[in-house]
Amino acid sequence: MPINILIIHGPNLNLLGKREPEIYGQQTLDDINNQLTAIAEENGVCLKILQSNHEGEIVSFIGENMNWADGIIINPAAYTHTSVAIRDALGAVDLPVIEVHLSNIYQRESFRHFSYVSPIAVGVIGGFGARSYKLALECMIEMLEEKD
Ligand code: CA2
Repeated sequence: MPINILIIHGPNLNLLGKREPEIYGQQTLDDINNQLTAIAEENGVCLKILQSNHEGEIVSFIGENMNWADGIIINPAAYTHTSVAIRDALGAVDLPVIEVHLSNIYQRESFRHFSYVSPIAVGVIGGFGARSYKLALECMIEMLEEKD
């Protein structure tokens, strides 16, 4: 059975590469998704990718794919700091979750220092720009392969 992984990008990440490159880098979301897809293909892994600006859509996507997915990589973006609903959805599915951030949230405003998601994540990777996602995917694949 192939390994199946959900990649979830939260609100405004569709603007990547188009606004605030000094904080979030030059790469677009398509660039990041293409890199992740290439890594997945090299490793025989299947990805389902969602970017959404809507909390409920992210909650539904997690629930709808709970029986398909073996792991979840999520950059909840601003919902990191506000969403009990996304944390509850991630906590309810009993899958390994890696929380990703492009920026180092601890170098930024204090309201970004708290994450609802971190306590239910196996790990958090942040501060490496688009590389944060790549590291998260490599790590998730290794962890899931070890489990088999
Ligand atoms: O560093 C990250 O990945 C964040 O999750 C990004 C969120 C922010 O609210 C978190 O505190 C940290 C913001 C995503 C918005 O992305 C934009 C990209 C380009 C231009 C404007 C926003």
